[in-house]
This record gives sequence, structure tokens and C-alpha cells, in this order.
Amino acid sequence: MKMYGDPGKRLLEIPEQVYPILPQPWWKSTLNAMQNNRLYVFVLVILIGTGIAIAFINRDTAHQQNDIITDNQGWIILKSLGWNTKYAADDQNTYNDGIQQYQSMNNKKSQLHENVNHMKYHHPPTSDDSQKLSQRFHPVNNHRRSRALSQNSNSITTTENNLSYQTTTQTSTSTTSKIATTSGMNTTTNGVEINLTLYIDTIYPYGKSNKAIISANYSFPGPPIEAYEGDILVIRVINQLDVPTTMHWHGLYQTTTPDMDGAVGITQCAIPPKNEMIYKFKAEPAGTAWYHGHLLERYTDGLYGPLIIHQRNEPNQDKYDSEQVLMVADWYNLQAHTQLLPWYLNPNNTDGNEPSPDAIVVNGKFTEALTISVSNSARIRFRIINTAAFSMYTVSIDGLPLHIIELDQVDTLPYTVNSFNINVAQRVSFYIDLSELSLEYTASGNLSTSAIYIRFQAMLSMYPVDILNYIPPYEQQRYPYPTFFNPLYLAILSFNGTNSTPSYTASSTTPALQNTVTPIDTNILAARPFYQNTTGIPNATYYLSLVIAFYTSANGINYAYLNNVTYSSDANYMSMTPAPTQGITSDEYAPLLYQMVTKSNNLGIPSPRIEPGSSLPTIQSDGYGHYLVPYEAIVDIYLNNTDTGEHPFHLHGHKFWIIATSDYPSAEFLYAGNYIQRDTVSVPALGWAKIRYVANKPGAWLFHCHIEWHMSAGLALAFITSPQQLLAEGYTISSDEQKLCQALQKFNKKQNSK
Ligand SMILES: [Cu+2]
Repeated sequence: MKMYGDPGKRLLEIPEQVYPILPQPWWKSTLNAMQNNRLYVFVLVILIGTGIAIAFINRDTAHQQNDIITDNQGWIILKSLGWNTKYAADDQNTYNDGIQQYQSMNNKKSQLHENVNHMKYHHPPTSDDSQKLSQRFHPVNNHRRSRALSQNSNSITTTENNLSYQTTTQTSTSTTSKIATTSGMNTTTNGVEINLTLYIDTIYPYGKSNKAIISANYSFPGPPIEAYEGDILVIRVINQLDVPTTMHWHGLYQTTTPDMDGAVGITQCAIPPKNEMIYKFKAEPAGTAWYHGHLLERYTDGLYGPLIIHQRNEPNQDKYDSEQVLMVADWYNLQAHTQLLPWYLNPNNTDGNEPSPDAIVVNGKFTEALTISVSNSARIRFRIINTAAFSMYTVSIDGLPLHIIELDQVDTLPYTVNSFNINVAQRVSFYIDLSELSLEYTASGNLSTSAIYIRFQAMLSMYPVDILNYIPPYEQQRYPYPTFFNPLYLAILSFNGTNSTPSYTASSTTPALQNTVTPIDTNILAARPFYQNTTGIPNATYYLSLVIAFYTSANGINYAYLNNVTYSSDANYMSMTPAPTQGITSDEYAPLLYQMVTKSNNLGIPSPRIEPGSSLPTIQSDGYGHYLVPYEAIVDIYLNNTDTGEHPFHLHGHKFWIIATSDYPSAEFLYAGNYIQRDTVSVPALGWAKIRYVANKPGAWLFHCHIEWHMSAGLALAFITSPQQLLAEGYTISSDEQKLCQALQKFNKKQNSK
């Protein structure tokens, strides 16, 4: 794909095999079929006719220039990528299903262009809007804050980027001038505004399973979004589902835009069907981020995609020539929210067993269906994103050392490993150099091969059952793809440019490599930050100890608890405990962030106080999972895990230092003053993790286990950071945000009266 406004220059190499671009694969399949059966000529004629008709309909509503498609309002629609055709072409019924799906999808798409014009909240940002947003961003405040921060932390913040809101190019509604605007990124170091559209709708790429995938722009996974650090992303999320949804931008700071975080119930109301929300935020920090639905279990059913933020000078740029994103995830044959969750949170599920995944997918493809074709001297940066609902994986490539250079949007010095673990929501970048390939894996070596396996090995210790010999009680049907879970996923790296497959059989264990290590821990604490911190990290000023536990509640359901509180949110349809009657409450139509404004003096959360166990004041909660954090508090959090599973905890809007874990306690002393920062920490089973973060952003920030099932079981809390500072910075609830809540209320009322 091409970078917007930078035609011809490929920043991110995504081979067609990984993200086949429709409709070419269908034509190919049809042509192949034609050779076998003349009946298909008839089908082809119908298809071409339909295609011409659709093209004609689209002619006036969609403008196409090179790779960039815009709608009739000038919004960029990212191309549909990532469609899987392998299984659809495998048998006749599935193939025919697929053609029908594709046709109805195209019809739907052409209708969309008309529908959006009549939407209540449809409006591309006008120059007036940009001005209003600039005022709300308070660049002067940022300037002060980032200077203050740079003295006591190793956050990499440049003041010139914070000021870029003032220089943001005004958006125009004309298509031609929009493209001209984005091309400005070549000539200026200030961020530019990138306007994108994501249609959220269901697709059925695997015909026989009847599994509806929630897609962004009719793509699974969603299309890659790319920007340079400091750019302003303006992303219009249009909900074409028949249920509400939101979008969370995982790993983004959201400095001065706490309302753009996408966490339903925390920072916004859900977007009801046939409504939209325009997210506007700065692309920072640089690195591998991702976007995903943040309501119910939407992302388990496919709603996720990569969000890559480049730097104009990448620290390890001289080590690689091209890039490749790999999103690894659990595949479930059944719908997450309507079918799996009712089974999971149920008195009959006494052990609280999580639903077992049916397969592993990488970039939407099943094992051995994904081939990456390169030259035999390629140097590639892989960006691995674990987008699974449940599983963690060990990643390796046969015969190649992996040089890790990024963890969760933090650049590291190259750290060479044989393999590494990645837990849910974590990201790891590494580069490979094919000139380092072990001799036996080359064409002239023992194996005489010109392709090798990229391996994702699911860690079996995560699963509560013997997953290899287990049929979940809710599985009633066999599907054309593996119903029995195969823990070893193989992608193919072909290095003679002909899509060849490996000439050898993959062993069940990672082949040993000389001169490499295997990291001690899942968080890879031994990797060293690229930007060495000479002044150390700030001392903690506050303390919080959190005990992770799972146990059966009075209603017989196995819930998750942080300090004996299972997080309950009406907005997320998690309503196990009675909501508080005063103070900050769970309100579907008034997210926590809005309540910080409307009742800032009446939140009902005590201030920090000294408690046994620490000389530092302990952060307090209201007993419902809302924790009040003073502005610029430096908080040490101890996570004590009483559960037998490893839990990936994610903090929205912030990075934190990982000081040590029970898997690597000596890290605290070995790396004193220069700990690695991440935004997701894997807390070892029956172990602990110690992290530290600076509460430098007023707002409501979710802190939760990223295993989707555990989140639904209540393993979450919200940090309420300084309502006073939020007001002092001039934050107000916009009229669009209020309208969205009203629209949701209206939608729910209509649903309830049905
Ligand atoms: Cu968990």
C-alpha cells in the first residue's frame, strides 16, 4: 500500500499474498474454474455485468486517485485488504456463497455512500471545527507540561510536536485539495492532518461457518493505518452493524484528547447503529500500535487492525529494507458475545473455563495459508501484534536469529533472540537478515530448501483444559477448517521469489540457534531502551497494591476481581454488582470522563492516605473500581496474581516502567534507573509484577486485563486522574459527544420497545 500523499514510496511492504486486494483473487478463481466447466462462462458474464453496473453506480459517488479512494465528501476510505480466499475457493458451495457475499457487499458499499449523507452526525470537519479543536487542545499548556516531564522521566516528548495543533492544515471538503493537503507531509516537519473513514460492518469470508466477522472497511483484519509521529489522525468511524460499537486506539497517548480513547462507558458513549463518530487525535508515540473495538467482545470477532506510526528518522532504520505486519489471533467458530460469553459467564461453568479457541489466524489466514515472498538477501522488519482474545504465543523463524528493536512502541537496542513470547495486546518488532540464515536451511544446505517456516506456538499452559483433546460443549458442528486446535501455526517465508514452500517438515519445537538467547520472561525486560536514560527514572510518590483473583460469586458465576471488586459497567453491559447511588457511577449515557466534569466535587472517591504496607500514600477507590489519582502522581503499582493464568494488564493512554516481575525479580537491580517501558505487562501466573507510571494526563483511563473473557468477567478498574486539572485545562463535553449519547438512548429505547 502507499502512504497517503506520498505516491510511489512504499513505507510498509505488504505482499499481495498477505493482503490480497479484491476483486482480483475472485477473477483468478473464476478463470481457473472456467477451464474446468463451461457453465462458469455464464457466471462470469453475470459477474462482469454486475461489476460494470456497480462501477457505474460508484462513478459519481467515489473518486479514485492512485491508491486513494475517497467518498463524495472527500474522506479517504482505506482500501479493503486482508480478505481470505483460500477456504472460500476450496469447495463449490463455499465458493458460490462467497460470490453472493461479495456481490451483496458491493451493493451495500454503493448504498453506503448515499446513506452517510443523511446521517445525523455526518459532517467532515470544517475549518470552524478545527479552530474549536485547537482551542480545546491548549497547546500552551502542553508546552509547559512536556518541559516539566522531560526533567523527571524518560518520556520522549518534543515540544514542537505538541504545538503542531496550531499549524495543522485546515481541512477542505474538496477531494483534490485534500490529497494536496496530505502530500504536505514531505515538506514539513509539523504534523499534517490525515482524514480516514472506517466502515464497521459484518462480512462472511468463510462461507460455510456462517460466522459473521466484524470488519473495518470490509476487511479482516482491518486495513493498516499509517502516519508519521505528530500527524493528526481524523478518523470517521461509521457503525453499519445492528449493535453499538466504538474504536480504541491501542497504545496512543491521547494527550489533551482523553475523550478520543474509545473506551465505552469510560471516555464515550457507544456509537449506536447507523451513527458515526469522528475521532481526532495526535499520532504518538511512534511504533507499532493497533486499533480494535472496545465494547463487549467485538474484537474477538474480527474488529482490529494495525496502526503504524513512523518516525522520520527510525532509530534502527539502517538494519532493514522493508516491513511486514503480522497480526496473530485466536479464531473462534462461534460468535463471541451472543454464543460464547453466555456459556462462559454461567453457573454451569463452575471452573470459569474460558472458551477454547478453534484455531490460530495470522493476518486473517489459517496455518500454512500465509506466504511471504522475499529475495534471498532480504532484511525485513516484522511488526508482530498479538490481537488474540485469549492466547499467548512463542514466536520464532526457522534458522534465523531475531533482532528485537521495539516493544509496545518503545525502541530498543537490537536484542538478538532465538524466540520470544508475546501476550495478548503486546507488540514486538524485530528485524531479520536472510544472509544470517543457518546453512542447513538454505538451498545449498542439508534441507535444500528455498522457504522456511515462521512459527507461532500457542502456549498450552494458558488453557484451563487439555485443548488438544477437547471438544467444547457448545461445539455442535464440524467446519471445513480445523475444529481441533492446532497449537503450532506456520506461516511461510519464501526467499527465492517464487512462493515456494519449505522442503522439510516443521518440528514441534523451536530449532536451536547458535549465538542467541531465549528471553527469561514474557515482557523481555532484558531488552534495553534505544534512548538510554542517564538521569534515572523518577521516584514513586504514591502506591497501589492490586490483588488479582477469580472466584464464584453469590449467583454461582465465576467472576474476576481486583482487590475483591469485580468491575461493573452498565455501558459494557456488565451489571453484576449494584451501581453506587451517589458519586461517580456507571452510566451508559454519561461516561466517567463526562461525570468528572459535571460533578467534579462529588465523585465520592477518597483521597490517597497512608496505609500499612507502604510509607507512600495509597491511592484509594470508591469500592466500585474507580481510583482517584492526583495530577502528576508517580504511582507504583504492585500486581499480585493469585490465579494460575498469566494476565496481560494494559493501561490506556500511558506507558509504564516495568521494574520487575516474579519471573525476573533481579531486573529491578540489574536495570535500575533504565527500566523498559511498555503499555501492556504480562503478570506471571501465581506471581507478581511491579510497574510505575506518571499520571500526567487528566481524564478517565481504563486499566484492565486484555484477555477479552477476563475483561468481561470484571478484571478492570478506572483511574480517575484529577478532575480539577481536567477543568483547569478547559475540557468540555462537546455537543457532538452529547448528541451521540442521546442517539444511543434513543436506539436503546427503540430496541426495548420491540
Ligand atoms: Cu486476564
